[in-house]
Amino acid sequence: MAAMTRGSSAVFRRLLIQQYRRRCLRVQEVRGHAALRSLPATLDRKLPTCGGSFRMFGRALHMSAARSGAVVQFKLSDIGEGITEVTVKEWYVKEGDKVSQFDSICEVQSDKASVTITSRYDGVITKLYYRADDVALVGKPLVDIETESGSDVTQEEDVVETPAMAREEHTHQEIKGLKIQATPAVRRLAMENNIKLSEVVGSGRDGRILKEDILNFLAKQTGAILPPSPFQEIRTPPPALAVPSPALRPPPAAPQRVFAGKDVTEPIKGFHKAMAKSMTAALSIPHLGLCDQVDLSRLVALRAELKADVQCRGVKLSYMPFFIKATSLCLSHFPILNASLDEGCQNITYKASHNIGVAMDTGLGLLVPTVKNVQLLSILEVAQELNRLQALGTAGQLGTADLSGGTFSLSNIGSIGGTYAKPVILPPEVAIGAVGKVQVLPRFDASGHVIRAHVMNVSWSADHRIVDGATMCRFSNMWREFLHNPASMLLHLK
Ligand code: CO6
Repeated sequence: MAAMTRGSSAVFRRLLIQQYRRRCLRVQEVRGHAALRSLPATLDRKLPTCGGSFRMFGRALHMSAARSGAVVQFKLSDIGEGITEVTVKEWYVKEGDKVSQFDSICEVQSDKASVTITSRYDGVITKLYYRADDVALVGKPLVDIETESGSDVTQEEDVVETPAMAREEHTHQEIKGLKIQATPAVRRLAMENNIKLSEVVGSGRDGRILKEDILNFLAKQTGAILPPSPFQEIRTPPPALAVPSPALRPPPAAPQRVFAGKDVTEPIKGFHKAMAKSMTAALSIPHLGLCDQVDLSRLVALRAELKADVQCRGVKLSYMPFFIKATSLCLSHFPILNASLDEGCQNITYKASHNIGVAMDTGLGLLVPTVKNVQLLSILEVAQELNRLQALGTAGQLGTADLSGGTFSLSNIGSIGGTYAKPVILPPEVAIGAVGKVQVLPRFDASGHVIRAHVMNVSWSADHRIVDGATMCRFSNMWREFLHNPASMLLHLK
């Protein structure tokens, strides 16, 4: 297996060198006498159509510019999106380690994403400039690498601009909402086959994506049959094992800290920083709040009836797909709630797609992946998509595509035992709903008899600059009726 991987790396490297040479020729056509060392930034701006392979090419060019035998000061490149500093989450190398081009050096975390930094050189690591958890600055040295035998320190030129298209590709393959572990060879294989790593569930240790995972993913897409793999493939977990019931769900693993009479101050990093930013922005929105109760007794019975059938198709059916679909049906009647407001409060954009964000409790904290185009999906399809997002969330593999583009959000605080909540709007959206746990409570029926009912609280928050209470209340009434009488949804399904 190791020999196979080494073999593949060698092939990849040869391919890269060929492509680099081809690209150099194209550059010379464009730039005439431009010096090779100054090419990367210029080249990347001039030839954005090569964005798909930008990162690799950039590295190949840097490598050829570096002096053989020199100690190269390897700086942290611009990783886009205006990020100026990152936290070093994990080192994959230590001083004295040998590295090859494209080997992973470390994982850094910005307030938006996690990025694997890979080596541009073959050589030996002679210095790490940071320890794990330190904040590293873009444009400043990250490591020194001795490329052969020399001892001079070369100030390696940093790539400070990334063209839009390259940045997009970089986002697909390298920057993830969460950490994706894969070797450069595997990343390369994914890139060559236009596969987003965020969509592949890794079967290696700690969810690392292996070559076999990419090949299996490809086979599923193309219908090809692969020889049996020595690795067990991880699929979406079967419903019974996927997630324990709310009461049994364990709290997410978090480092336990004992405060023994001493205060501890630590910087806010990564996703917490992103949450601090978006929630501070949310504070500028005047929220209106509206709460109601829904009798879900019929839905509880309906789900019990459908659950086993749906499970046979490998899909877990919880209440959320009904909540999500009902939300979309209501949004068709209240498009103002599926809209966004520009910063100057001058224009409202009504969104065509119902991309419903679902607050998800992951090991890395609260993330909000979106079920896209719910208006076009059946309840079963919503369930399937939610299962996929949940599996990715559990595996720490939600990517930017899944984490962006939301137009309305729902939060299920009941799945972890909460009864009431006051949700905060996720800008640029204009409304959000939060549901509590389904409780068995006494209620009166039409003839005044006390009956057992399955009751759930729901709270809505909306941007009061463009949404009034009456609109929110009518929306909530419609939503409540769809879920109180789920059969009524049938009339509206396409
Ligand atoms: N009541 C009763 N039972 C529930 C509920 C409620 N509200 N929600 C889920 N469940 C049941 C569900 O039907 C499943 O039952 P079985 O099939 O019989 O096992 C079981 O609990 C597990 O459901 P699961 O959580 O796996 O799936 P679900 O589709 O309901 O939820 C999820 C998906 C992504 C929402 C969930 O996994 C999750 O991450 N929940 C936590 C979300 C969170 O962190 N919310 C807080 C956000 S911050 O809201 C906020 C306003 C502030 C306070």
